[in-house]
Amino acid sequence: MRLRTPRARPSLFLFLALSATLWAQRPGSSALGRLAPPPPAKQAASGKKANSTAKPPVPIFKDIAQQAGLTVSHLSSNEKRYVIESMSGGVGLFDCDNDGKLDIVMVNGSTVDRYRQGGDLMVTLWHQDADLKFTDITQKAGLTRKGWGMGVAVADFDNDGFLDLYVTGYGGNVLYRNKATARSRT
Ligand SMILES: [Ca+2]
Ligand SMILES: [Ca+2]
Repeated sequence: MRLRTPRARPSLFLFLALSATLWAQRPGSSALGRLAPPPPAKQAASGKKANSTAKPPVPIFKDIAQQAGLTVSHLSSNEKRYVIESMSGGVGLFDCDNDGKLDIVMVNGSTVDRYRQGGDLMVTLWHQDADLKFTDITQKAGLTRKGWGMGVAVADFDNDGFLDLYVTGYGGNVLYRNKATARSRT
């Protein structure tokens, strides 16, 4: 009769357990695959870091005012004998006729001597035509109030779909209501 040693079963168990552990830890196994970060993710992270440190390109500007027809200059005095002559207005960009292209309104300014003689047109309005060309339509548009323009605001105050102008000036302001709707219907 053959006898079995009492340590034969634990040794076999330890051998199987050790073999299973080594099999699971071999390179390329599924167990290691779950622990190690996938290579594509590392490449994506390094690429994102490189992009975040890259500087954006610097825009290049060119003065095309004369070429575009914007030839009216802002009025001011170089003498600066009066405080008011040190103040100047600005510009507004808006689509005055709803043709899809922005037009330009500029505050003209004035001087003390010119204001005493009646002042100047408070604003100049340029309509944007084709090919980035602008036409002075100040007189045709009825923006004929004279004085000393200081600033301009653009808003559709009566909510008729056409932007209106409010011009501030020394000695008085003016509200220009855009009548484009009435003209287009007649
Ligand atoms: Ca327009
Ligand atoms: Ca309006």
